[in-house]
Amino acid sequence: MFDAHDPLGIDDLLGDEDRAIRDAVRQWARERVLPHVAEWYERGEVPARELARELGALGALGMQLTGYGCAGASAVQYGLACLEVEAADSGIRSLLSVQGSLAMYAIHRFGSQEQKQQWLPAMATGEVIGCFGLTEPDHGSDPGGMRTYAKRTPGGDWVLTGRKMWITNGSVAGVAVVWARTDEGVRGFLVPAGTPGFSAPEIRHKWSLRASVTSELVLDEVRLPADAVLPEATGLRAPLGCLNHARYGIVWGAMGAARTCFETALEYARTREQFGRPIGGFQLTQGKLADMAVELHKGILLAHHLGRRMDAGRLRPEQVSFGKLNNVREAIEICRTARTVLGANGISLEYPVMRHATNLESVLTYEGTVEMHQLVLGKALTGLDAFR
Ligand code: TGC
Ligand code: FAD
Repeated sequence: MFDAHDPLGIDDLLGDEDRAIRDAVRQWARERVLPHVAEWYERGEVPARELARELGALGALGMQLTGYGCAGASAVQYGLACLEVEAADSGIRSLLSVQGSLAMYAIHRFGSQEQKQQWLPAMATGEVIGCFGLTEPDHGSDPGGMRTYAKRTPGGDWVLTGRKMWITNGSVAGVAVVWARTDEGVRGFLVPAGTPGFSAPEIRHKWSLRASVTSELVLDEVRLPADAVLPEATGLRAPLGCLNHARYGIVWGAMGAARTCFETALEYARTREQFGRPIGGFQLTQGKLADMAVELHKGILLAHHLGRRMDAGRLRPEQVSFGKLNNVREAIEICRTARTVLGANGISLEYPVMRHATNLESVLTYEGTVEMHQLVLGKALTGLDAFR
């Protein structure tokens, strides 16, 4: 039997445990996010702390990490969770991926035993939310130019001064992973909320990712003890290494947003009538649906392939760029095409397609813009560095 929702039989690639995790996250997203997300989106507010605790109870926070209360799931299982959460909303997937793939990953990979014990168990339950501050107002695609500076005092303490911009989870975070220039290169610091001189005002007036907290981080001579630095993180390669994990989750997640839009368009095309017949009977609509299905399932297959490489320890950063570039670009096209199938209803919050399409404008930009990933691939293909 041909399955319109799985035309290539990709489900056959999954094991029982993979399906169980996928189904649990799907059920949570459908019951806890979908009924409310349009309202959160319209209000530009999201109950991030509550959702974090629920995702923690599901075992989804830092699920690909081992120990410290983390689930030790496979990369494919983590990807499936990202897909199911983003099928509801990219903003909630951002909450999940910044917590697990950026903040928790940075502490797990580069932190001391004491830092891991202090933060990771509480972050795995969602009791503490983390954020990851790399981007600055004047340094986005080129984080190597960052100005935030950490000065070491004669007593060994650190004093941080600077600003980070567009930081997901910033205002609700209990701990911020902040990347700063030091006299010995880029280092990462753990800044607990409430530290004098540190504040995280929320950025308002966004027309994308409205169900996600995005903030500025202000560091005004923030004094931190010597052990606030991540001991194993030296140089720009440390934060860029964290990005591989979040970008990998986005490869899957974007296909969740695309799946929702495709399924909405398919259902609409079957039932909406014009000229006395369902619009799905018109060849032009069928062409759109066929093209959407092809790109959607090719994208999911690509995500599986990269997930298997990650599980085998063989995933290269250029391959992550390949996946992020393709899947986000195709996902936004699928959402925009779905929007046209719905006609005027496509612009309404009563349907999810415009919300997903506008969310994906952010996803296209964060975690490396389309152009950055083209240039990473271009460099790998030609051996020539176009950045400088
Ligand atoms: P470059 O000289 O190429 O590299 C500096 C050092 O870093 C290493 N490296 C990587 N290591 C691991 N993984 C990667 N993906 C890496 N990319 C580079 C590199 O080997 C080198 O190491 P070493 O030992 O030789 O020093 O650096 P560059 O300054 O030329 O920049 C390269 C470029 C443009 C690719 C990089 O700067 C970049 O990726 N820019 C984009 C910035 C970005 O993606 N920012 C994301 C911020 S976080 C975010 O957006 C979260 S949103 C999440 C959400 O809400 O879901
Ligand atoms: P710029 O770097 O100024 O780029 C502007 C344009 O110029 C882009 O099209 C870019 O591709 C192009 N461009 C730049 N350089 C080149 C070049 N060499 N060749 C060709 N084109 C080029 N950051 C974090 O650190 N943590 C977070 O949690 C986080 N969350 C975010 C949440 C949201 C909702 C958004 C929108 C952003 C978030 N970001 C976060 C920031 C994000 O990573 C940056 O916006 C992104 O890296 C791009 O930086 P920029 O906005 O400064 O754009």
